[in-house]
Amino acid sequence: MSACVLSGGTCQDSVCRNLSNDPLNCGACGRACATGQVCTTGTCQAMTTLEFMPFAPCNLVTDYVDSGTVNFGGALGAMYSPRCIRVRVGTRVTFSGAFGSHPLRPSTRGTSGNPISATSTGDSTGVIFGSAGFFPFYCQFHGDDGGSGMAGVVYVMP
Ligand SMILES: [Cu+2]
Repeated sequence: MSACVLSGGTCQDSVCRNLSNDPLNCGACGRACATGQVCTTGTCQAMTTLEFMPFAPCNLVTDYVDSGTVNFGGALGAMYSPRCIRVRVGTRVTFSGAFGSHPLRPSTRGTSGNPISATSTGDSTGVIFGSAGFFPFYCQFHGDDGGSGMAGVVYVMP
């Protein structure tokens, strides 16, 4: 029997297993996810978090840009750029701009467990998105919780 080390795990068979995303060996050899679940960073998660859901102002999957940075304010004015971003689970997203002029707020809409913290000072913050889903945000001064005005969404893929 050969063992293969991938993503910090070993399985005692002849096939390499990536324990971080193998639904039959999720986080440990032989630990299978239930039907309808996916394996994300070694944890079984509900498949429903993968399905696209529209949240204003990002209503189309084509609205999203693969980016780990959201800029705002300054020459951009009262807007986020890009305002609809798509990342993988575990990505650290940087919000860059003057929070004093554009206080960042997590929206109550979207997937539960939004990791974005209300931020009103400084000019850069990093947010690690540890689970899949849709996490809207907005500017307290120029947007609202419903996604109007200065608002955006982080789409986190497993
Ligand atoms: Cu603003």
